Amino acid sequence: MKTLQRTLTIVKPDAVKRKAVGDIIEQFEKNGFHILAMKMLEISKHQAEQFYAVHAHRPFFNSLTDFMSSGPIVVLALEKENAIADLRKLMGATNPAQAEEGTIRKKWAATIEYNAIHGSDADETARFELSFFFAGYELAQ
Ligand code: 3AN
Repeated sequence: MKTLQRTLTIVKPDAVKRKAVGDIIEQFEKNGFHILAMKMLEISKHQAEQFYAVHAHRPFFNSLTDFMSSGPIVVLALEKENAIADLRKLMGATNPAQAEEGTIRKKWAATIEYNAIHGSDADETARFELSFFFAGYELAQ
């Protein structure tokens, strides 16, 4: 039986500025992801701190939340079998210097911080992140 899984992805401010949104969304569709919901918005520093609360004690937390609140982002709820792991594979390594050929970060990420895209890393974080950006009715299919 096929088990569909949902994940949350963010096209980060650097990628929006570089006009990579269309290319990145095309990659999702070409790689079998179904777009359940999508929106473009800006988040405040406070909202970025809530979203990245698990990283609150990391040395890059302040800079990461400054960056994520620095301009428009595009958030998408994606669905496919094995969506969480498959999206992370398509994204490539966090540090673009280690990202494999053909991945989104290899093409669009400049540094470990300005790395173009976010994807949920586990079931529990996907649930939290989807509900952070989308209400239940927006994900009802
Ligand atoms: P990923 O986004 O691949 O799941 P995490 O969860 O380790 O990576 O880190 C969350 C975010 O924090 C990354 N997307 C990246 O933007 C930022 N980040 C991670 N490590 C560093 C670092 N050493 N310096 C600056 N930013 C970092």
